[in-house]
Amino acid sequence: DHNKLALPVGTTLDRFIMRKQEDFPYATGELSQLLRDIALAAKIVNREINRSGLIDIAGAYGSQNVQGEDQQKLDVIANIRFIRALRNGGEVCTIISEEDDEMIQTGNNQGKYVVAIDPLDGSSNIDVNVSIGTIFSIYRRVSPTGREGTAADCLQPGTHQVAAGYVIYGSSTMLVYTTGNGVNGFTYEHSLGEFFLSHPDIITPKTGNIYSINEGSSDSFSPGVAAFVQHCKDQQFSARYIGSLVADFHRNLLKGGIYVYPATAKNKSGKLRLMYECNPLAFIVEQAGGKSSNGTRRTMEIEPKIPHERCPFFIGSKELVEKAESFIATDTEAC
Ligand code: P6P
Repeated sequence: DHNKLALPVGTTLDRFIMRKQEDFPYATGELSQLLRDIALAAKIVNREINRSGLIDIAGAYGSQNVQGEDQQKLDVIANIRFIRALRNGGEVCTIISEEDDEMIQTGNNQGKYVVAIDPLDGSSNIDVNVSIGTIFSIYRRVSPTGREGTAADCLQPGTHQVAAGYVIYGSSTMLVYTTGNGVNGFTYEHSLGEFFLSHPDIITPKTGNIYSINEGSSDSFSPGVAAFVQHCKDQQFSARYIGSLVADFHRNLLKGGIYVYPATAKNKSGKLRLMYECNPLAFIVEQAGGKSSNGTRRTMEIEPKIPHERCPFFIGSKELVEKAESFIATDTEAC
């Protein structure tokens, strides 16, 4: 039947979502609407990011932007835009965001979904024009509808994700997401205001020769991590570290490779956040045939304790993550 046909490159995101919804006979369309709400916010944030460059130049002569408003940090703007789009969309009852200490209640108490989001990761890279990204996870709430979402709704393990994705605002803007049936990438054509299917059914290479880690912290790497990094050098891998997670992850997803943010002296549990950085990318990489762990545990099986929990992060080509884990296994101290 028609919806089993692979959708052609060039299909719009909207048509893709609609067709894929037909794969779920009992789908009632809320998740589809939620994905559309996220795509809308991504378009708006994309415009703000592109404009901000101009405003920054203007802003260089003072902290006001061209409208005379105080120039807000772009990650604050992105947070406001995504929260507003999710609130107005009506499908989400509660949000946890990298930008907010507390859970955000949208008022949509009938909403069946909870979203964990890093609205603009790597925003320190904006004023040096390095690619940045939005990362999101979608969970079905576990508490009954009709009231606000609870901490239990927001602290589910990554295996409970119903969808996850990221937007990369780079040389072109792309939305990459999964609903548990593979990974698809859409490229934004801003003159039309549409995302078009450009990377259907992404499968990450099972191995690769790129390793991404901040070697500035190598003095505090565990012996296992240090040994793995040395292994990458012995194999003449390429060191590629942009310092913007979504950009490093996206390149490795397409080309093969491994990204590592281990425990360091400065970040005892690693720097990256479980709920809105590690889990969503772990869902995507597993759906693309890759692997993600904290060095010893599958990322998506880690039981979250607090919303902003950090965890060591080893993600990418399956064989490279397993190789890293084999070195970590020799570490004596607990990870
Ligand atoms: P470091 C950006 O601040 C970020 O959260 C990720 O996007 C990036 O991969 C990482 O931190 C970079 O951290 O310690 O290497 O500068």
